[in-house]
Amino acid sequence: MQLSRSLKNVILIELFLPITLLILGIYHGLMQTIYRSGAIHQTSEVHLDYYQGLTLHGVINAIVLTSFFAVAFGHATIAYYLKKEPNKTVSWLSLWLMVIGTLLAAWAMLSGNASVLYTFYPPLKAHPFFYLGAALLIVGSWVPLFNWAAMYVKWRKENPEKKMPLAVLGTLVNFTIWFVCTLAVAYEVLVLLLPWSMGWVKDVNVSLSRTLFWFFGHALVYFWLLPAYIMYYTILPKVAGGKLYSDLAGRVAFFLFLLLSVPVGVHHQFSEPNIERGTKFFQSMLTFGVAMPSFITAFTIAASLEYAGWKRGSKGLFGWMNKLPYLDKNNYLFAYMICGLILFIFGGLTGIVNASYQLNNVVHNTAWMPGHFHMTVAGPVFLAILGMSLYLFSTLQGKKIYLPRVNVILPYLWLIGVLIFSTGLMWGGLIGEPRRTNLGMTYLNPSNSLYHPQWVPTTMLALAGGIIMTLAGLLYFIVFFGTVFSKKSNTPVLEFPESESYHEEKRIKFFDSFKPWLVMMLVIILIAYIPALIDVMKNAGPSAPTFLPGNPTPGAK
Ligand code: HAS
Repeated sequence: MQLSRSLKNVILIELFLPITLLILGIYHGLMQTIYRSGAIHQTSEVHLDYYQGLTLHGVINAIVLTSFFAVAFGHATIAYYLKKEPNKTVSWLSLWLMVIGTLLAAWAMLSGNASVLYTFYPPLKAHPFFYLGAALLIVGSWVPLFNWAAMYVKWRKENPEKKMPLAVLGTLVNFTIWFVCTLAVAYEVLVLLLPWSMGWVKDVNVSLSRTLFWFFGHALVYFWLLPAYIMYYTILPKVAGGKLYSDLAGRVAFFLFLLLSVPVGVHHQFSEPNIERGTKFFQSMLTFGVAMPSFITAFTIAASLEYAGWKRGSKGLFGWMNKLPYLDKNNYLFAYMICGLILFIFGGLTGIVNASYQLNNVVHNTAWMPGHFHMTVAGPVFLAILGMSLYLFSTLQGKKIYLPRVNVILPYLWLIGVLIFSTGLMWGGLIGEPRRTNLGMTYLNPSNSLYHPQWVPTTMLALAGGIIMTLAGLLYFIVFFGTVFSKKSNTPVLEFPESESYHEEKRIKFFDSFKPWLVMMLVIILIAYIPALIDVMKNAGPSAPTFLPGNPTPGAK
């Protein structure tokens, strides 16, 4: 399909800008591992505050990159499968809002006025531009949903007998989750944090803010994940050389995400005393529920890959694993996706540990947690974003991949780096190593009274993993910018490898319509969140004074 210059430019800017910012994001990731390993004992040694770096790392990698990519990939999938381009004005409006929001937040972070981490919990306070920037970025990313939904309604009228394309279903589900969950964070930012940050009100209800944040915060992780899942269902079986084992399984998985992505946020607040046990237990159960669509995906995609292996001539029970195109440089999307899936096996299992109400006590706020989320967001999500950004750039611009052999190897380097890095963090977490702490100042400074030598091997392991990840990141930048700035050699097109279904499954109306699922979504959210909100309003406690981050253990010598 040929795209208009306008839509092509929107998509390319939405890919280019965050990948460029990622240079900063990856640099600060490496700095984290260096700080935490005890190699640096004073932040002044690198002229940057630890929390400023951690905020830049989290916001750029987890919010900016993911939101821009989701919108760009959404435009591409909607245009490709509905064979019609989204509205030009809406696409540009969305892009401008996101760009202005990002610039405002970037100024606040880079000037040291917003070292509040990506969760911006009060009473940590940021400059109003940070909150305003975040709000604009989010609103900008909402805007296309309304246009895509209208396009889908029109398509449905014109094609009453056809199944909704799976990629369109995934995109609409994802942005509906995003719209619903961001309503809470919009309230938090606009009504609670912004007036407090402007000095119009003196205090802020900390527990209400956190509860509103996590209403958004866990759904956010599925907003990151679903573009990768769309690729696993609609592209991976094809590039593996096989077929999608069940298209219906994909539909069930996406609709289950719609139901269960939002009403689970309290599992981030198990240790907060102001929310009652019953509410926590209920949301813990729903969290096991939201793991179901991922289990369905694991089995469906494994079956699709097994079929691809058989078609490639494999023998024996597990022989299919040896036959897949791991190092095929002309088929590099496979490498990006399989590495993400392998990481997600461990990322998913550690998520189940977190979700278990009692086990959570052992791991909450320890280094285990970044161990978990680097095998999810820096696993399937990040690798899918990197692979697809490169793919869209090369096909939409008609350019050949620069250094194709390096390109197909670097996802494996990243995989090894993340496995080593996360092992170090999770091992450390199990022996009490805290997250979000500049360990080098105190706990890993041999001349400090708080020195903890048992965390030396764990942080060293994380450092080794971090260096390997950085190396893979550098190679990616070389390949990406090398491709972007190379000469055009093919006709520019928008084209996706499309997986066929292994079974011809009957169209089931229930799995081809949004209405019943939207109603169920609303009911479950109300049941899960009304008690939680009553709890935090009732047990709010005294409002806390503003806290500005400095030494995490003030007073320690
Ligand atoms: Fe999580 C905390 C529970 C998934 C991200 N999570 C976090 C945080 C982040 C995050 C960023 O219940 C930290 C937030 C903060 O800053 O405080 N998480 C879960 C559960 C899941 C889960 C149950 N998380 C994710 C995903 C993320 C993500 C996805 C990002 C994209 N998480 C928690 C909990 C906490 C938490 C608690 C709070 C803890 C606390 O105390 O603070 C589930 O969705 C996971 C289900 C996944 C699976 C795996 C399926 C496996 C697949 C691969 C198959 C492989 C194949 C290849 C087919 C069941 C699909 C085979 C082929 C070969 C050749 C081998």
